[in-house]
Amino acid sequence: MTLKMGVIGTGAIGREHIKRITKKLSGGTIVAVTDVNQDAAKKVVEEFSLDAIVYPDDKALIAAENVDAVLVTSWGPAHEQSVLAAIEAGKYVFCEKPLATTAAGCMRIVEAEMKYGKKLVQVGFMRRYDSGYKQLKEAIDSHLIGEPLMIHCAHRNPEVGDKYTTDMAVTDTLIHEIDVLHWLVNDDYKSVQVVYPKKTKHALAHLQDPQVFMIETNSGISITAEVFVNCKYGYDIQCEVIGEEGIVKLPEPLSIVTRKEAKLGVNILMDWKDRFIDAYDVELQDFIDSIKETGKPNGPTSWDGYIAAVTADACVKAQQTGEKERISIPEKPEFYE
Ligand code: NAI
Ligand code: NAD
Ligand code: ISE
Repeated sequence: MTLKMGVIGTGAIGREHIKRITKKLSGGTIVAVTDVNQDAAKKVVEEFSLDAIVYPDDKALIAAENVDAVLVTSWGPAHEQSVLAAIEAGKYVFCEKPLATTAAGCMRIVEAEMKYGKKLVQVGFMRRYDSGYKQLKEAIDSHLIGEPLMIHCAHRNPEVGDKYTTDMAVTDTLIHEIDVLHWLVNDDYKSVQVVYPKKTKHALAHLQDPQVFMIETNSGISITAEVFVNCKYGYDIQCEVIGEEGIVKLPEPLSIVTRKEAKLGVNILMDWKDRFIDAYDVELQDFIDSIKETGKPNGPTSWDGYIAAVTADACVKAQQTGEKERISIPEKPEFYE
């Protein structure tokens, strides 16, 4: 059986996911697309020679008889409405982060899914599928470095557009660290405080850049997470876990080593699309396969989307107050165990 998929939002990542489902992955096919910009939706059908209908909006696409699963790749504020409509129609959903832009919105999705009585939703937290992070987790789970004590990490982009605001350092950027770090060390977050270092001249007037988030977990692990979205030199993701018996560090993306003109060098990626390209493939293949094999998606759940949003809310509050803010993660419902 082929999983028939409809895509809501044919922008940057929507097109990437359509391309990989059509050209690289197996078991899924794109039968429907929509975008508020209808020309973008039509263009993608032509570009990838899709046998797909262009629908006027998300509701019409979700209602289509032949759509088994929906990919939500529109901009963040539009996600909640599409995910709720898909759950109501009993359709599977792969939703890019954020699941919704507020914790209350994510909770509405959690409640709707529990009411429906079956897991339908997977959130696009692809780092859990990245081989580097998976190796870090295996090392930590097998006690290679003893108890983790500290994590130092960085999420750097070469530049961002003028619509990127200070809170988006949390909701658009740090959100990936928020999801992956507590999963890595099997812990929950307790508090967060934000420091603004000297501002780069490359950031627009309205944006604080860089920012440093100091996060503490329930067991006392201390995390320093730098977000620097006008770093100029590359798209660079760093993560180092310091344990009682040793240190493990995220591997650098594979690159040839060049010796030329008295210099030894390796390339640094510039585009986020390339850094986790394999992880996007694996997460979507897992979404397709697990639905076909078990009748439900296997990846990060609506609950993971919700607790990321609760944490993000506390981080945004900490940006505004400068104080140490408490992060209160509610107990996980049995439905998501
Ligand atoms: P984009 O702006 O390139 O594309 C968004 C598209 O959605 C646009 O074509 C827009 O017209 C359309 N759209 C917006 N609202 C819509 C609605 N209500 N109905 C239908 N179409 C709608 O944005 P991009 O970069 O593709 O990001 C999309 C989502 O993917 C965001 O939630 C973003 O956070 C997430 N994302 C995730 C990444 C990851 O690493 N997991 C990487 C990049 C983006
Ligand atoms: P984008 O702006 O390139 O694309 C968004 C598209 O959605 C646009 O074409 C827009 O017209 C369309 N759109 C917006 N509202 C819509 C609606 N209500 N109905 C239908 N279409 C709508 O953005 P993007 O970079 O592709 O990001 C999209 C989402 O993917 C965001 O949520 C973003 O956070 C997420 N994202 C995730 C990753 C990742 O690494 N996981 C990377 C990039 C983007
Ligand atoms: C995007 O939304 C992401 O999710 C990427 O992972 C991030 O690093 C990128 O800069 C964002 O635009």
